Amino acid sequence: MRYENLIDGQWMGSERWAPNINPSDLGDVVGYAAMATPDMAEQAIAAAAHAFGAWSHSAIQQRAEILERVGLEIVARKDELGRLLAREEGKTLREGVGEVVRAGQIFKYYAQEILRPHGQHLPSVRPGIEIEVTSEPVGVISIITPWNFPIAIPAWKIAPALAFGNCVVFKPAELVPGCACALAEILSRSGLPHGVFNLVMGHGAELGPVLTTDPRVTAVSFTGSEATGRRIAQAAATAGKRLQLEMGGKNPLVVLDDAALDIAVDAAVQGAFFSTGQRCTASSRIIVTDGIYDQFLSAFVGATQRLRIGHALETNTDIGPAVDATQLDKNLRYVALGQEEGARLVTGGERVRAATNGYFMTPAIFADCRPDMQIARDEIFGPVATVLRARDDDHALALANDSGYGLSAGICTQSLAQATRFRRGLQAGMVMVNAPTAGVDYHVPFGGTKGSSSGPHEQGWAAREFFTTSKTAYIRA
Ligand code: UN1
Repeated sequence: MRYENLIDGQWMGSERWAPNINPSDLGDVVGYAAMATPDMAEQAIAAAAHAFGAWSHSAIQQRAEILERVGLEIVARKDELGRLLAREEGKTLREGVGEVVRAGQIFKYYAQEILRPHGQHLPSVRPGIEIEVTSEPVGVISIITPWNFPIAIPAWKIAPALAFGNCVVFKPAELVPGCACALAEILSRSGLPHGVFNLVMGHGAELGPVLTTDPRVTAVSFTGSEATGRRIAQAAATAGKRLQLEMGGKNPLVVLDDAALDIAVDAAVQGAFFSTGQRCTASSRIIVTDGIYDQFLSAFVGATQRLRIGHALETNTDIGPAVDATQLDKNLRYVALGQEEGARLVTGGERVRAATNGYFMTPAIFADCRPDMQIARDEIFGPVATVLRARDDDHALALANDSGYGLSAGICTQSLAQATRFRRGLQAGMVMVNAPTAGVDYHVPFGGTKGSSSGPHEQGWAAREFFTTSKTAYIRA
């Protein structure tokens, strides 16, 4: 399969083609992606800028129908696209299909959301004048996405961008061109005028500067690592762009003495290890109060050891591979570092040889971690969980908030008073009560506080804030 760039409605190859390797089986080449040049990124931006005039004034009915069509096709092809996703990214088939359905639902949601226009008609403080406040499209948006949700994250940026009348230049992560192209192909047949949506694939280092600083780009929406996010923020802010950044997390899951053990263990296993821990919402710091610590730890270890590691497309696999060699090496380096730092490795952290040559490792649990250890502070983005012991509830809350990140946080307790206290006190954009910190709905706001996010939140009705700008009109009748 050859994946091409989509620029002004034309599919464009390139002189350089990068292989798309299945992380569950390195012998399986999923396809080859045409690497766009900075010049091609400029062409895509020019096309988007040109298309903006007409698209920004298009009827909301037209946009609704296009988005609805895209959403329906994505859902109808969930098995095929879920398989492609699992094959190129390495999350399990069940997770891949689930993510595809989520992406389709997002398009269908924004098909409806655009039919709920916002606007105000107000009196002026001056006689004879009336005021109208409307939401206007922003312009050309550069959308830069990570590999870990190859279709859902692009969907939750692209769908609202288009719904609110903007034009898009989309650069997916190099590791997942298959899903990006499948999405682009569906969009290209949806009735969108040429240039409204463009796809450019390539290295962030080459295309990023163009996408974040070109004068015709108005806004940049990015999800990815903190380091890249900070670089983008610097370049884009200097160039005067509107910015939306979703970066890392080191999300705490607090388990109090009175927690229902099975619910807490399930939340920890899912939150820490599903999708191979490759989620910015992963529960990577599990903070457990003294009275339940030993009991929780042994149940958590037991459940983790029962997880089946293997090829993402095999039906009985619970945990697929790391996405690539760099990520696997990073995970294993952190496992070694945790031991050097004096944390107790209770299970996992080893390379797994499976039937196919893939980037497999057993999920690792470090117990008795101190909050100052690097493994308890850095986002690892792999199946490595740290468990910290808290003296009491106050200590647990303080430990939970002792992080530069603030994306999601969880609390397991059967007490309404404790749930309320933690829900209010946890410094995070999303708080889960008796549920994993990862796995979110699409119709409500998504985003974090502190170092995790910057700019308006995504998804649900919140997306309107970033993808529109308000215009105030003063009208003398
Ligand atoms: C989820 O937990 O369902 O990159 C979504 C990430 C997040 C998305 C998490 N932006 O992992």
